[in-house]
Amino acid sequence: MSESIRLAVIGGDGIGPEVVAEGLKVLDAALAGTDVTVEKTDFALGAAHWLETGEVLDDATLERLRGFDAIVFGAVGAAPGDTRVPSGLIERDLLLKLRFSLDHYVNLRPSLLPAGVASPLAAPGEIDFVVVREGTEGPYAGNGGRLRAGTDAEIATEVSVNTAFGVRRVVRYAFEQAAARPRRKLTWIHKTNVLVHAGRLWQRVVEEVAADYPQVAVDYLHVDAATIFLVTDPSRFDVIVTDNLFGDIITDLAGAVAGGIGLAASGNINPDRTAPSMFEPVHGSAPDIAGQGIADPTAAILSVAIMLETLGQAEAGARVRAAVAADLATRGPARSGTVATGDAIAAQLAARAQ
Ligand code: GGG
Repeated sequence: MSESIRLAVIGGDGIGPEVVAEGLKVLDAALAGTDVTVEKTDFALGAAHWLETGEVLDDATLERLRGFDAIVFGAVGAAPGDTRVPSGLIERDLLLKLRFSLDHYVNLRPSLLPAGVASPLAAPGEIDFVVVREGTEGPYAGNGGRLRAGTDAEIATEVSVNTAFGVRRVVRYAFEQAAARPRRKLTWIHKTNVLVHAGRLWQRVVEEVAADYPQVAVDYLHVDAATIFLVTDPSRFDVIVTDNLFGDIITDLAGAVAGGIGLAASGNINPDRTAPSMFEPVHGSAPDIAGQGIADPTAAILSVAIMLETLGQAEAGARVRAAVAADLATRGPARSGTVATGDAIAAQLAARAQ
């Protein structure tokens, strides 16, 4: 039966549109010759859109986005020196607003050291874990404010919001992931020795949910200790579950140990399918290299693989992964072109289709 995927595309800022273009090129190559078609609609959102219109993400656009099967997202963030765009405006009012409004409570961030990518920390295959980052709560929930701003009496608060409901659903998702993987291991990461209120809630919920998964081995690490182990012994991890802030930080580190942030892909998943999920590279907009055609599009391409798998196109997702793996195995350090990398991975797919 033929199928059509209605895809919203938000390239965003900096290198976002460049890497997304390669992700879509590879998506087309992966689905060529199948009866799955993709109908893409571009949304020009990001810092440039805000400068032009004064709007980041209006309600009508958000409602339109709800009607798609999935969203491909690039990156957001204005250049640090660009004083025209208030710091954090686009991150909060576009990226986080999308995650919260579309209930992306799972931020899935796999780390896999592929063959052909040198790492002083591990051999290929030794790093193979997935971080399940909570996506709608924690200190990113937007609960806070400033009083007496700009004075010596200024007060700023940034409250970490943790609900039993929100923690339970992401922890259960992580246990499901762990139960389906060969090693069946789950590490939950927090800072329970200092953040005692949220820490106790997380601990209670993890213990409750763990009772339903006796086959999964559970351990706990403080986030600071986890950063050490991510570097010294990354092979110890299988599934990690953690809150929004810790997950944001440790997945950049995880990207660095597993071949570089240019390979780190993610899915902002709404497992209940009440709204479209959204797929994006872990990296930001990298304004320092934007427009030079040198950004690595691999993370955006692997995010497309996660999208295909989430949409029930597991075979096509596996084809993308195999094509990326084949390209990485032979790429060499000399190639750094964004378009050349997208072309090479698309060519791998075309060669395999013959
Ligand atoms: N493609 C990811 C991106 O644009 N990241 C910018 C950023 O600051 N993200 C914060 C977050 O992922 O919570």
